[in-house]
Amino acid sequence: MEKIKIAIQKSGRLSENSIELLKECGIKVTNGDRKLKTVASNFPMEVLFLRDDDIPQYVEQGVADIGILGENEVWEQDKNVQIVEQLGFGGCRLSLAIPKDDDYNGVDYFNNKRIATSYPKILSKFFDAKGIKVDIEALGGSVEIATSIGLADGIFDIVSTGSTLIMNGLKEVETVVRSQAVLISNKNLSPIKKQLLDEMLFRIKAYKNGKG
Ligand code: PRT
Ligand code: ZN
Repeated sequence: MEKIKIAIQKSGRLSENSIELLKECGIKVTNGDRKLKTVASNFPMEVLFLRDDDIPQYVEQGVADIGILGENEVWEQDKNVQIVEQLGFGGCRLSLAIPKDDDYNGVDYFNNKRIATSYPKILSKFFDAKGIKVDIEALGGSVEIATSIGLADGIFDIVSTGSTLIMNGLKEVETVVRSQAVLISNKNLSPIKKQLLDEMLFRIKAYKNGKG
């Protein structure tokens, strides 16, 4: 029988919850040997373990049919995939932060400032919509140290508790957008795969209702 291929994060903040969600849907997955892929024992599903950054592209291309990752990554990559369900875990916000002793009285603060981020597309949309010109420094990681090393005047990054910002002498001044883990899908699923996705969605919703 045809199997639906789901891509989930191999190791990271969303991995455990992603496996847990499958389990709550009655889908048994084991990845004891940390393989790249595995097959569910009681549902026609193949599970691919990938870096979250690679998931939108693989789902767009159909290498995976569906995937679980942060909505922030889906927005940033802007691939041709469908967001089908918000999953209620991996909650965070994408915020602007500046050195804690700087005065702040509104987004105009950022006019002609340099801002370091791993989310340049989301950030430039935000400032374009406000008609504010900024200089965006795209970084792969360690964004929080950008101001202390003189690379930028402010940063735009993922925040959950806020302690990373505090540890780096920064304060959060604007929440641009809130994010959580989502289920995404390829836009051209076969009828059988579409049916398997519907079955999974039905179980996810039942689980969410039970929890709420
Ligand atoms: O290896 P791979 O590429 O798969 O993983 P990754 O390192 O790129 O991603 P990972 O596992 O760090 O995050 C995956 C997803 O989890 C993100 O895309 C978000 O949707 C979500 N998420 C939720 C978070 C956080 N909370 C979070 N706090 N992602 C990152 N952080 C980081 C943030 O970048 C900052 O460095 O945690 C720090 C801030 O945390 P606080 O609690 O100090 O504010
Ligand atoms: Zn990543």
